[in-house]
Amino acid sequence: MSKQQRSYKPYQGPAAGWGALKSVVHFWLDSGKAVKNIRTLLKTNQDHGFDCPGCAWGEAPENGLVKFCENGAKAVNWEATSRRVDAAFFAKHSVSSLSTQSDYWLEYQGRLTEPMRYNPATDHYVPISWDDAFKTIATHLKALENPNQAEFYTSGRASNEAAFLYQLFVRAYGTNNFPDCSNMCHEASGVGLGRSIGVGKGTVTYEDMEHADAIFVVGQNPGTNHPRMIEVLRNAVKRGAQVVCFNPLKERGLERFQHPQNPIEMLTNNSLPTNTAYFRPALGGDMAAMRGIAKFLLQWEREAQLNGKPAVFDHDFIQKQTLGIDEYLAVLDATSWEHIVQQSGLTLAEIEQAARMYAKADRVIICWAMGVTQHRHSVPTVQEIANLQLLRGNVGKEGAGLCPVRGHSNVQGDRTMGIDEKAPAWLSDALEKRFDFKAPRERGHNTVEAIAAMLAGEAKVFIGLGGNFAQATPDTPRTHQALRNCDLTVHIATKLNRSHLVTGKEALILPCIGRTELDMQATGKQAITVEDSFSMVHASAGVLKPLSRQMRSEPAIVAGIAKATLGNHPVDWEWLIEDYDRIRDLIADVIPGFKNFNVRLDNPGGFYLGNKARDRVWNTATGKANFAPSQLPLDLIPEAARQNGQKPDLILQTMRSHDQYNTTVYSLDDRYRGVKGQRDVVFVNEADIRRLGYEPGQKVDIVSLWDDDIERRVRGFTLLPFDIPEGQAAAYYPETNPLVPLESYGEDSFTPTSKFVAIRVEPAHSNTIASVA
Ligand SMILES: Nc1nc2c(c(=O)[nH]1)N[C@H]1C(S)=C(S)[C@@H](COP(=O)(O)OP(=O)(O)OC[C@H]3O[C@@H](n4cnc5c(=O)[nH]c(N)nc54)[C@H](O)[C@@H]3O)O[C@H]1N2
Ligand SMILES: Nc1nc2c(c(=O)[nH]1)N[C@H]1C(S)=C(S)[C@@H](COP(=O)(O)OP(=O)(O)OC[C@H]3O[C@@H](n4cnc5c(=O)[nH]c(N)nc54)[C@H](O)[C@@H]3O)O[C@H]1N2
Ligand SMILES: [Mo]
Repeated sequence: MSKQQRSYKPYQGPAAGWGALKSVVHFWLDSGKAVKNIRTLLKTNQDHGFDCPGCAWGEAPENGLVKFCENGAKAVNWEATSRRVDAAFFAKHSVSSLSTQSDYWLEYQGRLTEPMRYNPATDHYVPISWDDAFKTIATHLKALENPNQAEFYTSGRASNEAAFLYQLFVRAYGTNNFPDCSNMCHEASGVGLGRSIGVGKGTVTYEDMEHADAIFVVGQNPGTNHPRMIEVLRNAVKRGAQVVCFNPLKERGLERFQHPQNPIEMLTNNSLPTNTAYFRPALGGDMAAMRGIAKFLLQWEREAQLNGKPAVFDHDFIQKQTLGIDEYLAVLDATSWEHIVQQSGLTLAEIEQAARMYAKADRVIICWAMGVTQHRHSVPTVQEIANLQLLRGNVGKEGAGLCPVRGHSNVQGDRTMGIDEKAPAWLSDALEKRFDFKAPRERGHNTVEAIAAMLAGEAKVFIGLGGNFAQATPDTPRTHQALRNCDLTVHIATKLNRSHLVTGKEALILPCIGRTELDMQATGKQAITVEDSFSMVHASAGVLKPLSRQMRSEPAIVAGIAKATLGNHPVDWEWLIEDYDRIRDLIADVIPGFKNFNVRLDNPGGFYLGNKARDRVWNTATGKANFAPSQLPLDLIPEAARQNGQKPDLILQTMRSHDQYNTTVYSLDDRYRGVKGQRDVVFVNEADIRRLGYEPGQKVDIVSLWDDDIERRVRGFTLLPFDIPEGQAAAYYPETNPLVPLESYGEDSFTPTSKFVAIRVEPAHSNTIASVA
């Protein structure tokens, strides 16, 4: 890896197109297996191929064109490298020396190929047999006074089969401690939608996208994070639908798109718009913006009634399907326009324009992602989105609905399989009915609670099924301390990451095969299954030969841990692994919607799990869709962030660059934002840079404000002048996670407020000025 030149220059091209092709080819060449990986990639999202390990966006059932995208290609390439991190690698590098390397460097070294144990005496990882690794885990788990002293983390790439076995094992062992990546991601969507419409998932299908008159895209950057979605947005604009974006940053993928698989567009260098309106709210201002739209609808509804014009609300829907309209309208009346305008960061005219676009459309889909879910008031924000949709019956009809766009490729499936610290009663009942054990009923730990428990020394064993817990979580030094406090940390992983270096007293790395790879078991080649954002379940079978025979599948590793800990209780774990159909038969017995699971998988493209709310069956406590009459927060800045009454310099959001997958950094570039060769940057409005007494390009330390004795600081970030609303800043995650206080999380969602961190900037110690083109 050569040292890259740092530069910063606005990007002029469209999203995707030539820029994407160029970038993909670069990554292919760098993988060391270019031709093989191109062939591999052509199997992505194909029948008899594998599901893209990138995002959770779905695929048109009869789709011909885009089967993969630039960032899917990167994800595949990253996994399918020929480089190895084996015993020789660990003999050469001590854990302390590895710790000084960047996250990028660590993952770049290649695939983990054999189980390793940390030897504290030499500070090196050394090989261990699978049997001994399983025994070590079992010994620790059995020695705990209480099963609630162990934390079982899941990241969202785990297959349905792996996740089902994992939750079965963990519950048979006796706890609901299931911190997972979803806790940091779409938790608020699950909680909010559950309360409003009785199901914590989106109600739209891929086909709905093709029938919508308007698609609202709120707090989401699909050009980078769900690239296959922008083709859908472009097509919507092309057929005359409105695509209305709410995002403080002008994201390239939400502006123009060039189809990389359309020869005419490519050769003529043409591109098409992907939106018809773009609003730039304050961070955390979306609830106020949605409320403003609803308040306009109410005003127009009243005017229509007075003038005998057609109604604006869908009264039939409201009356038959919902509860709480009167309370909600009262709250709309009670919320002042001043409050809405001030908090949304939009002008009244902008809100009115958005409301007109909304009201004109018979069928509206609202999509959202982390810009909505990573705030203190994310649950009420999601519920406000639902309120708005309920006013016009935009739930449960073709071309309309609620669409939280999920992150990890199987994060939705993992929840469906029961990775849930709040173990729903139906699940515990179903497990007890099917198996011979008493399911724990007590609520377990989510991610924030798991960190707190480890910090306090109450939890002593950490097991991670994928992911990078040490970096993905908030308050990095404290999270690291939490992991170090453990007696044992275990990571089931494909690639080396920092979590493996932040060891407990004992530590294990268990190498697994990924989506792209062949999974051979006693009865032959196995497929796993996943569920996308549209509740489509389909099979995925890898094609590449794993780099080493020592690597095992995730289900096999979970089964190995379970067998060593519980013996053949409550199932014969090894027998299940011989043929994953057997695991799916258990899933069919326990999880609703999976009857005849194995048979239904034969359907090309998989099967639709269904969604009760889409059928206007409301599984809420009231049996109706509920309007939620929440108040707007009085002030978005919490008391605790007003340290000694100090006003923050800026509010910071932490986000993804174009060349990363969560904590996996593919390169130091962020093409659409014009950044090359650097990640230690902070995007700020030039007026703010000057107001705070700095020059563009100057290096600063960033300190976050929270009412405790901990100093949270990151050092030496370059100030980049950017087209961003005044008062805001943006920087990359995970580098900025040290700034997010563990105690700053969403009410009722416990999701760290990664999109709202009150900060102060200070001159960096070495005060150089970088060149800003
Ligand atoms: N290539 C790639 N694909 C990915 C991922 C990846 O890292 N790389 N990660 C996957 C995962 S796990 C997830 S959850 C998704 C994440 O997908 P996104 O949610 O798109 O990811 P973020 O980069 O966090 O971007 C949030 C967007 O919201 C905007 N935003 C921030 N705060 C606010 C706000 O208060 N209001 C509004 N309206 N907008 C706001 C930001 O400007 C940014 O454009 O992507 C998935 N897909
Ligand atoms: N500040 C801030 N923090 C955030 C966010 C943010 O926007 N801002 N976003 C949050 C969100 S939305 C999410 S989802 C979390 C992500 O949190 P995680 O899911 O924990 O993190 P990832 O970076 O996706 O995990 C990458 C690691 O997973 C392992 N891996 C990759 N593929 C596989 C596989 O197939 N099997 C197994 N077993 N392991 C595999 C590799 O070792 C790789 O190093 O981060 C959250 N943290
Ligand atoms: Mo996520």
